[in-house]
Amino acid sequence: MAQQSHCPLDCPDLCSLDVEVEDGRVVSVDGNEQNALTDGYICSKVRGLPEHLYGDERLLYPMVRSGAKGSGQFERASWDDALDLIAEQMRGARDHYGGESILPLSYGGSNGLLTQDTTDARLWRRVGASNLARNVCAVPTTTAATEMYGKMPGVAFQDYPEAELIIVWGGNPGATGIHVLPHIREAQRRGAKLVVIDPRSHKLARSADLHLPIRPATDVALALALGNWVFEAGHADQDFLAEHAVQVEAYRERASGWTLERAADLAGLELEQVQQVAEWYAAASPAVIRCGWGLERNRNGCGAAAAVMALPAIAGKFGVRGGGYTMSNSGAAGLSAGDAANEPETDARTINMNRLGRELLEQEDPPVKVLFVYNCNAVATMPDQERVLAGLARDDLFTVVYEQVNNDTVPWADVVLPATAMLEHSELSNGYGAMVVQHHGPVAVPVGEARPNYDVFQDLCVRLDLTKPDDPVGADALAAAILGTNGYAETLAADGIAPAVCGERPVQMVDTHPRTADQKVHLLPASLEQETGGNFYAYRDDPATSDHPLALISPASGKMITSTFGQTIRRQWAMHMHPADAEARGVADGDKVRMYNDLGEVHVLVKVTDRVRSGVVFLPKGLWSHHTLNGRTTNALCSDAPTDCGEGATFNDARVQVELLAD
Ligand SMILES: Nc1nc2c(c(=O)[nH]1)N[C@H]1C(S)=C(S)[C@@H](COP(=O)(O)OP(=O)(O)OC[C@H]3O[C@@H](n4cnc5c(=O)[nH]c(N)nc54)[C@H](O)[C@@H]3O)O[C@H]1N2
Ligand SMILES: Nc1nc2c(c(=O)[nH]1)N[C@H]1C(S)=C(S)[C@@H](COP(=O)(O)OP(=O)(O)OC[C@H]3O[C@@H](n4cnc5c(=O)[nH]c(N)nc54)[C@H](O)[C@@H]3O)O[C@H]1N2
Ligand code: SF4
Ligand SMILES: [Mo]
Repeated sequence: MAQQSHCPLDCPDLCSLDVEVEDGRVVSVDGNEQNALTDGYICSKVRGLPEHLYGDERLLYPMVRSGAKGSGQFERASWDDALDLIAEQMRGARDHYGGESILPLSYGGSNGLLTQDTTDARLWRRVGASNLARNVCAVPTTTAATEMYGKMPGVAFQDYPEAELIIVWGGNPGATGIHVLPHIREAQRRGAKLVVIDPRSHKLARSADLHLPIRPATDVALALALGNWVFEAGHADQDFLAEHAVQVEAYRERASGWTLERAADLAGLELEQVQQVAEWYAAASPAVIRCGWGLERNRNGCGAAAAVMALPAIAGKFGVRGGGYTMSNSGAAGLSAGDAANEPETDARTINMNRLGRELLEQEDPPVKVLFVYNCNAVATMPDQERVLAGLARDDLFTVVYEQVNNDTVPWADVVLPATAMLEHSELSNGYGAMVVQHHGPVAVPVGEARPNYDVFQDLCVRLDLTKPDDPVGADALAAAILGTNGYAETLAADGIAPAVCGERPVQMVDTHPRTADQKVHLLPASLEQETGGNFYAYRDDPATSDHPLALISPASGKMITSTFGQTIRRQWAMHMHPADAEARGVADGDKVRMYNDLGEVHVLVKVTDRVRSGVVFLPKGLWSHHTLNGRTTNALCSDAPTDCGEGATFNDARVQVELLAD
């Protein structure tokens, strides 16, 4: 009989799973109906999970470096020896340089609540390690959503069929969260219009009534222009604004210079298209905007996200089922892994992970001496890859890589620890699309000697004498500490799944309200205005130069979750380039090219296609070194420059030149 579980991967959908297990091994994975959004099917990535779990690249034992740094030569070690060595190095670093010389580097891993910010946070806080700002993803959008709406939960995907108009803005759910698609299709069958705003003509864009192939990073101008037009044309919902919003006049003033003409010109769009979207949006109710993460990863990203999320307030789209916006729903369940750490946050310095390379190479107060990488494939996913690699090559840096598979970060380790994967450990997760919580124990036997994060970090706490008698220890105690007394525990124990406290399909402004201090929508948040020196919503100019004229964007691929599952894709990856840009460079489909800027270069195959707008090239995030010709990937070309607010990553703001690669 199939065992029930869930998929905790970094994907909005949080699928509920049926897992067939034989002799402790997963033989097949499929969706079930427990989570209504899953509706019995899952993506092909996770259907292929057995290859990830049992493939040749899976790490089976702890290992200690036996060759030069980066050589990937290791000798097998016992868990006791490996952990003793790590504890000794951490103690040494702390005693000589202070706790801040220890840098834990993690992002989401498989994104569950038990495998990050629980016992690991306990260890890092008690040892006085540097804090980590996990700013590679979602910081600009979260900053905007928090300051404007207090992260009010969004429109449920299941309510999209109610909408008359759906705008998918800077998101590609056909790859990144497939379970909204049937609901968009159902809306279309009922007569709804679909608008997609994206520099690429992805599959969903090709099925839209209107696709606006926007020039990257100009969304702030387009959204302000739509808001301005709504006011000017007399479509603003003055009653709603008077009762529920603040800074209305300040917003109007900031938006007032943006006519549809000016925005269309800057964004490289046809005025008629922009005019059409404005009119449709004003007229339709319910109307929903799905705001994705593609528009945040540039110098104007936070302003763009805020300007998009301001639209439903201005145009009066809340208060009906299927009306409003959807951004991240990660706050919907009200759960926090940190509640299980049993140790308050510290005031140790904070290192922004976007600056990993620079921090490893340049930080002296104190220098980073121990780097502990887990839940993160840093070489593949952090910006400024050449600096990251140079930092990892430092002989005086002791690096631990705690991983499931032998990825591009592993060869740089001094000690490698094998981690359990989803289905091999307990996990508690809340969705950031689906508004549900799920909790399941392990259903498969861990491969080799792989162990779960929550146990390994506890062992390190013991070795470093950092335990306290009332610490929750082990998966069940950690889950109980996170769930607290807020009512989920009983339902989860019975069913493995529970709706978020706001319900699975809340109506914005009816069932959920802004969680800002005054419960109002802040159209021009004071904190963001302050952070930008009184310049929030400003458009910052295109950084292109004649040497590096093309905008390189690196959104998700449908085959991986960032870099996760990259080992299962063995072919070379092709960069997408518009025919006009290819022709200007004498490049043909299938050619090998050199794509470069001042930070680095990537040698890669080209696919010539009009599915990306001219002036823009596309190579996805998360590639592995074996996907390109020179072993460097997109991040070799992405800088560590911050976004307008929140110090987020600007992956989609790289500017490059492309030329044929000489044979
Ligand atoms: N299959 C798969 N699923 C995933 C992931 C994955 O890697 N693979 N990653 C997960 C994670 S970590 C995240 S954060 C989410 C991200 O999910 P999405 O929000 O879908 O984000 P992206 O794929 O980064 O980008 C979405 C779209 O934005 C477009 N875009 C790029 N720049 C701009 C711009 O300036 N303006 C506008 N309007 N559009 C722009 C891109 O062309 C792309 O089609 O997906 C999650 N789901
Ligand atoms: N160029 C470019 N780069 C990007 C982006 C972009 O748009 N462009 N987007 C960024 C985004 S949106 C994100 S979210 C980040 C993601 O960056 P990462 O967090 O590095 O994401 P993954 O590539 O999924 O790597 C997660 C790793 O954690 C490991 N792991 C999973 N579960 C566990 C566990 O329980 N224990 C341990 N020890 N390890 C585990 C997996 O095997 C995997 O190698 O990348 C960013 N990088
Ligand atoms: S990655 Fe997303 S779509 Fe695929 S199984 Fe996991 S939650 Fe579902
Ligand atoms: Mo992400």
